[in-house]
Amino acid sequence: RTKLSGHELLCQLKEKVQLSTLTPDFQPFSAMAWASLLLPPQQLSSDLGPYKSCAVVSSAGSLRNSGLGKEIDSHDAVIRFNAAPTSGFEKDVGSKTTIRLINSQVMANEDLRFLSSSLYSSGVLVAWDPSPFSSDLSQWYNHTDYPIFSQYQRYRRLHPQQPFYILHPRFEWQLWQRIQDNMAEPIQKNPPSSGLLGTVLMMSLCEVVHVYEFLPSRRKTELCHYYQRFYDAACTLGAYHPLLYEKNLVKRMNQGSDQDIYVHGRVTLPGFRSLNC
Ligand code: NCC
Repeated sequence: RTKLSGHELLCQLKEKVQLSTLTPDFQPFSAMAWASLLLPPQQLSSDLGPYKSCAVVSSAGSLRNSGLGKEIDSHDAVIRFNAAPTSGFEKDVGSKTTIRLINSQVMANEDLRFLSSSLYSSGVLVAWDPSPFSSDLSQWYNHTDYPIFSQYQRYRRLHPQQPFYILHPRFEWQLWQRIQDNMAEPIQKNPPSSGLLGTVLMMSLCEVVHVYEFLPSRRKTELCHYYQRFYDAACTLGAYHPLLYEKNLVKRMNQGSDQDIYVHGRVTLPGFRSLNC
């Protein structure tokens, strides 16, 4: 098997990974009263964008003292992850939040106060669940890894004005397959990290996507998150998620310079619409 070029990889992603969110007309949700009441009637991609320039802000500890806040906020749309705050960290991570992508563990974890904390109240929410079901939504509905649907309904009732989407699990596993097909060795059958899911989500909405500190810069550190005093190299290198393989793939697709990665922790990727395949 020959190794694909960056451009070929990008075209594979564009062709084979379809961004999709749940709408009330999908089985089995069409038979559930709560779904037509609470799920957005349209796809995320028809409600949001297209944006010109976008930023993906990983939660990496190496964002600390980066001074990237102004640059991040200069983009038309910014995606952040899970419980990553902006308040108090504006200088390094900016303050604009267009989309917040959260895993279902965050929604279920009492300590993270998902239902009540103002951390989650800005921007559009998008949730995903790491369960192994890909296209059979009924199986997934009955065997989610965390109680994503009950928490979703609670949140929507408490915050009815805030747009809130749920990722179709097929998106996760289509992306997982791209990673596996482009690696020589078998990778763990766990879904891609929120960071890569959010990167491909933004590639579906934006002309150009800048990803910050997903590929670590010279500030690389064992500090897990920029917002917590917790040290673990696995946050950057991966354990549960195939993070090292994800980063390898993103490195191959990067259209910016190696200097940009080293100095700024910045990767530049084209949006799918601006790709000629
Ligand atoms: O840590 P997490 O991700 O919230 O980080 C968001 C994304 O940033 C990238 N990242 C983060 C830290 C780091 N040192 N390097 C990085 O590249 C990754 O792409 C990561 O996805 C997740 O993917 O959803 C994850 O969520 C946490 C946790 O559930 C939430 O933070 C809430 O506490 C997971 N940690 C645990 O389960 C203990 C983590 O594995 C992945």
